[in-house]
Amino acid sequence: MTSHLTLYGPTVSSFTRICAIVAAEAGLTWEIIPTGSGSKEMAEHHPFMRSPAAYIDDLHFYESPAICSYLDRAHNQSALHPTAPEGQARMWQWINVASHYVFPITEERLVMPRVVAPLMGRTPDEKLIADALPVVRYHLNVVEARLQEVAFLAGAAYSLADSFMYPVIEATCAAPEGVAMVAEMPALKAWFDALGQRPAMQETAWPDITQMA
Ligand SMILES: N[C@@H](CCC(=O)N[C@@H](CS)C(=O)NCC(=O)O)C(=O)O
Repeated sequence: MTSHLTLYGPTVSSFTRICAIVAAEAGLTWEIIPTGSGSKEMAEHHPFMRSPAAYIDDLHFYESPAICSYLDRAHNQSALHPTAPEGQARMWQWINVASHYVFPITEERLVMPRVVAPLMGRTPDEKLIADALPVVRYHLNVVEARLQEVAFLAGAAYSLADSFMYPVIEATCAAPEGVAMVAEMPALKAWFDALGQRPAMQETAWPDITQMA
């Protein structure tokens, strides 16, 4: 019987999308049960109320690296895990870079104030954005330097690391400043455009940024 992945999280959430991308890469069916991060409902699925939480094969997981590793190993012949020790280490290195460095700065100090705040009737905090832009540029340049060396973040092949970084870069490009910076970084831009053609990216594309929760 084909497995089905149920994710609890906001419909528009980078980490929820990362898990959906890896499910789509594995050919799994998946759904998102819209659930707000930090809500009482989310606490029923994730003790720290972060998004997403996942249910599959009568198992319950939270934390995106754990969810994605399980999906790929159990349902995709580990296709997105490099086999060599160095490649595996690089994959986890870049998953952490995406999760702990690039995501927080781009989300909190560019996408939220520039894109989400106006949707909620608030004026963007221009100083917050202006102060963050050099830091955002630095982070993106670190990714650019890596992609000038190799085709994908973990090495020669697409891996979980690319599945993590792609939605973070796409969300960054919801802000005009993000689009402009990525356009100046040829290796990152080429990687981003090529990955955007993958069916998994298209199948999981956010319906409408105005639904961001
Ligand atoms: N370490 C978690 C991070 C998940 C995360 O931060 N998700 C965001 C939504 S994209 C969230 O829950 N934000 C709410 C908050 O930070 O309180 C994972 O890998 O799944």
